[in-house]
Amino acid sequence: MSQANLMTGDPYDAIARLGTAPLWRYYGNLFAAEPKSRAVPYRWSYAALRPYLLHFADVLSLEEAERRVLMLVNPGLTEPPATTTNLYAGIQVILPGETAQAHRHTAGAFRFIIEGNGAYTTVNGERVHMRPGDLLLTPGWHWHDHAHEGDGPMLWLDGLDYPLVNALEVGFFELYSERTQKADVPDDISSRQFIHGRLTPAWDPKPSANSPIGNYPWEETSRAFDAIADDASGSDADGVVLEYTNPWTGGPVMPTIGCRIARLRPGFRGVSRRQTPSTIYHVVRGEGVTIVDGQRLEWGEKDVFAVPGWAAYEHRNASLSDDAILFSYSDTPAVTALGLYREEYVR
Ligand code: GTQ
Repeated sequence: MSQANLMTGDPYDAIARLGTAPLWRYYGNLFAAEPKSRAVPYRWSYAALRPYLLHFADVLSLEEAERRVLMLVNPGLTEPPATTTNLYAGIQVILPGETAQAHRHTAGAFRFIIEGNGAYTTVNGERVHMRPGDLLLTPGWHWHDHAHEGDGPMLWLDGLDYPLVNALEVGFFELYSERTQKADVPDDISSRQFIHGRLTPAWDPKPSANSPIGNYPWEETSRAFDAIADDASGSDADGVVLEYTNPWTGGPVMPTIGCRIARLRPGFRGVSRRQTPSTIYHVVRGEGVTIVDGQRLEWGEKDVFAVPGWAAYEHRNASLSDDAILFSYSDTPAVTALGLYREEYVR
């Protein structure tokens, strides 16, 4: 029997029914000359969101919600919601007397504290206290619950890599057996043991791709900037930019997410540059504009903005008298580990 006798009808329909597709009709989309993110450059106004966060703090109890968070949804990434292709940002609010129940997930997470005082998160049995400007880590599969014993609302930025973890289909989630964990080590012990950087505990080394530090306090960040003072030349694109590091490796704080803090001097104008990882920024202080693929994102204090992967970005500090301070996080560690990091200056 000849092959022709086995073929009936439209060969394109037939090959689809046989579980195949013609590569020649897909080639250009599957192998684009360069990345074109579905994420768009976007800025979220903290001043506009804050009243709604406080509203939901009033009307929605933490018994009704796993976490009380407004997700910062990129208009190009609404289903499932994400902030950039691989990363998520949200703003969480917790009130005095509340607890957010203990859970763990394979997605890595951190909090960057925006306002309030007196809350803490318990990470694998360690209570980690929060102050504005602090960076708290809850790496993948670490138990964490939040509690607030101070006055007034406490708000922070959540950063997670769940879009990446879910794309890889490696997501696991589990609730703890009780609502909150008991502390089983002294409060803030990890920061106290490790924050000194060049002097690390030698009696029980447990090197890991996740930093052992529960909190990188603002006090230390501010001291680092002061120590550099005006002597550092900094990056022509990112200003005087510091990476939060894992003391075991000297590398990023988590295997998927890297965190940085940058000081843009008064009048700073960065050169335009792009890189394959995407970046989410939070304005700790100051105001300015970041031009992303020609689009002007004007930012002020406490705003959040997203720079998609391979989008050209150019930072400008609008003030001629004051620094701008930008916290940022990116999927650079994941992209780099896979051998896919690229960067270039644009124009
Ligand atoms: O506080 O554990 O914004 O699990 C998203 C998922 C916060 C958290 C988020 C989370 C958390």
